[in-house]
Amino acid sequence: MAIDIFCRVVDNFGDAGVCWRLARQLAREQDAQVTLWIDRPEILARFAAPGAAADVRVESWEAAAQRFVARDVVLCGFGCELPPPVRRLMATPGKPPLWVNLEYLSAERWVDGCHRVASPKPADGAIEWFYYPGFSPATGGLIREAELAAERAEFLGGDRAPWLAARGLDSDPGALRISLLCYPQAPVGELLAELSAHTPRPVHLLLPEGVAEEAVRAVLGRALPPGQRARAGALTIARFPFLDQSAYDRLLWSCELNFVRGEDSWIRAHWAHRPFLWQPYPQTAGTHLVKLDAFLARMLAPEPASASVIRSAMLGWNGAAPFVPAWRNFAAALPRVAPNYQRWAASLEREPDLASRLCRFFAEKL
Ligand code: TRH
Repeated sequence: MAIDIFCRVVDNFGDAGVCWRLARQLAREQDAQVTLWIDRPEILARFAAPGAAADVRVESWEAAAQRFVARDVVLCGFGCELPPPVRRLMATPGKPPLWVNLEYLSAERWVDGCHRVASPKPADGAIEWFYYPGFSPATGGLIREAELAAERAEFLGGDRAPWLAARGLDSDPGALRISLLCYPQAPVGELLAELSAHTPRPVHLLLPEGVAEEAVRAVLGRALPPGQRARAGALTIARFPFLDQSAYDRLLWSCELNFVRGEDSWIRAHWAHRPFLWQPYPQTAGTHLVKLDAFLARMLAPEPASASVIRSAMLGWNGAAPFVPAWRNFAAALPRVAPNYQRWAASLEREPDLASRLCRFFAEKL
């Protein structure tokens, strides 16, 4: 099967990160011939370890006008509009490509009813299908590679120390290792102040380049460039240069707590089977809090034990409750809340993943 994925980078890394990860999985595991048409191809170099790109053909968005040839499936990432010459081909007489829009991930209930819905276009009769990733069996599921659990077990079962040290991610034995990827709206200044002064255990905080720069300057009195580490009280902050996606997974697996955001890092944190605090992409009118609430309702439904601690910490991290008291409770309960996350991730792992569900959908409609 030939699949053309179209991706426009709106901001940050999530649009490209999701499309790249899915493209590779469709090529590797579903034996699809995949082309990724993307407006910022240079961004992909950040995600792939050298030599890893061979299984997906990458083309620039602009080239589609000349080079695109209609094949089996056209998959649009996050509702992006197709280049006009490609869009016209979705209505060619005979057998046009199957045109599928892969939507943003949300845990909201309405998603179930919109998944796999056809949208015929009155202007030319083309049919666009809406496909929603999601947490319920009535959606398209989540990106999860077939070998991921085995890779995680092998990595955690072996000696991680040299791998971590080679990337500047090693920490003192006994330190609580935390990774932090967030948007500027998070109360990260309050978090760093807490971690430096009010913590029973020394903390080793791993921060990607470009994240929480103001808060770091406030707590250290200076900027921290990638590759450097510095201390403030009980807190060591290590700033790391952007890792490729597979290395970022290993970083998440190696931490006792991960702060994640947006879409892709959020799901990768699930597969780490470790506690995480999620910050949805901030939107006007508090829409992101509706998304957070929908997620918490699903994740915490069968977990009365530590549910309120997790819920308050996520609300606090997203500005919907006072952060510091919620954080203190959460930090003190960390070993107790860990099984909640493991059970939730394990329940999702029992469901088929997004790439295999998508391919079944393609086969059904082609
Ligand atoms: O970068 P993001 O904020 O992306 C966002 C969201 O997807 C949001 O929903 C969307 O509307 C917006 O983009 C346009 O967060 P996200 O989704 O976690 O993507 C980060 C990607 O970067 C993910 O693929 C993991 C990857 N990554 C690495 O590969 N290495 C790294 O070192 C880090 C920090 C991230």
